[in-house]
Amino acid sequence: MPFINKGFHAKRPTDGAHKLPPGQYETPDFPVLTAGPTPRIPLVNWEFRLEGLVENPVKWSWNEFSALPMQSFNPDIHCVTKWSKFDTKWRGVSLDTLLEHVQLKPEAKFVMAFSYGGYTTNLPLADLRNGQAFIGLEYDGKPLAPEHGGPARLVVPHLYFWKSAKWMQGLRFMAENEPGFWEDNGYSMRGDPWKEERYRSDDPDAPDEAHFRL
Ligand SMILES: Nc1nc2c(c(=O)[nH]1)N[C@H]1C(S)=C(S)[C@@H](COP(=O)(O)O)O[C@H]1N2
Ligand SMILES: [Mo]
Repeated sequence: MPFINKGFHAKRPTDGAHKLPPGQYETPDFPVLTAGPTPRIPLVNWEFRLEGLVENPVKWSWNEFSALPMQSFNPDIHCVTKWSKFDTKWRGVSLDTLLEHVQLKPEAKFVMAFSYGGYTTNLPLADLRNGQAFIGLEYDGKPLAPEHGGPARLVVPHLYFWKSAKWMQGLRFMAENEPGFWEDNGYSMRGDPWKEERYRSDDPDAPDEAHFRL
């Protein structure tokens, strides 16, 4: 048995090679994982909001949002239930593009993503910048299916997939890190699959005793 040490982590590949984070297996499937029913939002009622610690809250209708510049992105995705899927094919709006529309207050350091249906998940703002995160509108050349979060979902592929909120309604900018739905139920505040941050007890600031949980 190798000695397991929280300071020793697998490395995310930087050369475009496919690689599995520790404890994951690859599947060609695209499983559906949803806590609760799939919300159906008529596009005429749909809106996307940026709110919280911003000087100018922003709101887009579907027509406005879907006219924003889109990019293709083909990430590997990693679910905390241990499946990984390589080379998924998306089109969507980069978070960098969305962030150009708001003037953030300087104390904004964290984000709560909130969804139609009530799901929430928290992320450090730094994890949404520099091409790391998108609002996905198309999958495999088609509008994103409702069960996978259509019409619009967050995709943050460098973190476990529960951070990629389906049926996105908006982002709330916060000064302090607050737990979302799964985080409140014991999952990691960050969820880096390469550091195997599955549970709150895996977080760097977790109390030492927590590392001995079964
Ligand atoms: N709104 C919402 N988003 C969600 C979830 C959810 O239950 N509701 N489940 C999360 C979890 S745990 C995972 S693994 C992925 C699953 O996405 P998929 O169903 O498209 O595979 O969505 C995430 N986003
Ligand atoms: Mo998940």
